[in-house]
Order: sequence, then C-alpha cells, then structure tokens
Amino acid sequence: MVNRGAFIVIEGLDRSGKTTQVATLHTRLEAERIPVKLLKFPDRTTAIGSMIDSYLRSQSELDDRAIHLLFSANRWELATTIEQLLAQGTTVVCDRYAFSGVAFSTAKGLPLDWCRSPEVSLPGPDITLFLDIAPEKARERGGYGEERYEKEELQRKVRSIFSEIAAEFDQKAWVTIDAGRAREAVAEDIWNSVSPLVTGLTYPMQRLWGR
Ligand code: Z5A
Ligand code: MG
Repeated sequence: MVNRGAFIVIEGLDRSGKTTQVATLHTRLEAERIPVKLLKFPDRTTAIGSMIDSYLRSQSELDDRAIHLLFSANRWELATTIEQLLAQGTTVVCDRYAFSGVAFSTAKGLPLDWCRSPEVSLPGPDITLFLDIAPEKARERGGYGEERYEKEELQRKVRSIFSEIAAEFDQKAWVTIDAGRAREAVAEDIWNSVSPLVTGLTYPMQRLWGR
C-alpha cells in the first residue's frame, strides 16, 4: 500500500508572499522527487471561479452570503480531486483555502459560525502555514492592487480573525511564520515544517473541523 500524500495549505494576508512561497516549495519538492500538485483558491478557471473573478474585479455585485457560498463551492468542486491525489501518494500544496473563506467573510460582518458551516468536512490540511505580515509592511510590497478586498482596514480585520481561527488548532497543525523577512528565510521555515510530512503519511486524511 502506498503512503498517502500530505495536504499542505499556505494561508496569509494579501502580499504576504503565498504565491511566491508555494512556487518555491513546489520546486524544492520536485527536486526531492516528491510527487506534488499545486492548487490555488479561488480557482478562477472553473465556471464558479469565473463568477468569483468577476466579483473580485468589481465587474459584478453579489450578496455577501452568495459570494461566500461560491468561494466554498469552488473548494467543494475540487474536494474529490484532492482526496484522490492524496490517496495515490501525491502531496497537495494549496495557495489559500477555507480559512481565507471564513476570515474574509467574517471581516465583512457575517457571523463566524455561519461562515464556517459550508467548509465543514472539506479535506483537512495536515498542516497550515500562516504567513503573517503587518498590513503596513505588506503595502510596501507594491501597495494594494485593484481588487475588492485590497484595503488596509479590511486586511487588519482579516488578520485578527485569522488569529481567532488559529487558536482552535494545535501548534503542529497551524504554524505561524513571520513573512516580513527575506524570501529565503521564510522558505527555510516552511521547509522545516513540511519536510517531515512529505515522505508519506500512514494515518487517514483529516476532515475540516474534525467532522
Ligand atoms: N478570498 C475570499 O474572500 N474567500 C476565499 O474563500 C478565498 C479568497 C480562497 C483573491 O485571492 C481574494 O480572494 C483575496 C482573498 C479572497 N483578497 N484579498 N486580499 P488571491 O489569492 O487570488 O490573491 P491575493 O491573495 O491578493 O494574493 P496576492 O496578492 O497574490 O499575494 P501573495 O500571493 O500572498 O503574494 P505574492 O504574489 O507571492 O507576493 C506579492 C509581492 O511581494 C510580489 O511582488 C513578490 O515578489 C513580493 N514578495 C514576496 N515575498 C517577499 C519577501 N519575502 N520580501 C519582499 N517581497 C516579497
Ligand atoms: Mg497570490
């Protein structure tokens, strides 16, 4: 029987370097000959993803609950794929996941419990690496862009909700990394956290919030 792959999620605020670090981790895993698949949420390539893309670029308006459920559905449409990849021994590295879904919608004013409900039972990460950066430092990295949520006040709220979410996980499952440092230092911390997992796991895939 093959050991299953690890499910690694990289979360963080805008401009914290998630996409940069996911790419670096991918390169390193490939160099170590570990089968790996990268995923990114929102996945803007699907039909649901294109509605999300249009909303984020302010080309369409949606009720806050409707867009929340679309973000969640965008994960559910890939849930079976994630499960199959892990079962066949492929490590899955994911750029944002359900925690972004909960943090952003709660920051907009929806109740946290309501936001979490549609995410319950999604494939659960074996580890979540949270790239933490002060919003003012993130702004120095080229400033916030054109998209709907790229505003400093909202990002501050999102940061505080992420820390509420983190408090529910044990320290091995949720690792906060200071992302205000050089790319190489951040990448090294990420590697030190994930390398024990990527040689294959023998316990079953988790489900989000244990259900
Ligand atoms: N959202 C939601 O509401 N609900 C959900 O369920 C999900 C998402 C999944 C779009 O996400 C929006 O969707 C997002 C949350 C919401 N709104 N906001 N904000 P996205 O993932 O498509 O886009 P993004 O998060 O805005 O990511 P980003 O701008 O792509 O940031 P990043 O990936 O964390 O950073 P990066 O691209 O790797 O780096 C940014 C810049 O900094 C770039 O020029 C790098 O070269 C530079 N960089 C990276 N690392 C460093 C270091 N260490 N030092 C200096 N400079 C660096
Ligand atoms: Mg990104």
